[in-house]
Amino acid sequence: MARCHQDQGYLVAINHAEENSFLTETFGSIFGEIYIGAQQDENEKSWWLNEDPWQFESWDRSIIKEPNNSWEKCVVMAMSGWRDVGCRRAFPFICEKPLNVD
Ligand SMILES: [Ca+2]
Ligand SMILES: [Ca+2]
Repeated sequence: MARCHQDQGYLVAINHAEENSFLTETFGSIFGEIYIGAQQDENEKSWWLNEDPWQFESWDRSIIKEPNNSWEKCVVMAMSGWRDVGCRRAFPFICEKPLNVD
């Protein structure tokens, strides 16, 4: 998302369970569904926009087994897990920035 790039950041990549619970507990209850930095192809294969390896995932299995739609190629985080959604839907989003080690 362009807004993240303006600040030398990128849409957040969630790399492990601790990061996932932190973000869910901090932002999920306030904002509901929030864009994270994952994209998918038509086979539901997922990757992180910042090119981190895909080594953790936490899909929403509560009602519909997500990811559930090959046309939905963006991903939001929600309290019950991640969901693939259409990329034109408007949601809040979380930017992540590398630490500056100057
Ligand atoms: Ca999908
Ligand atoms: Ca979905």
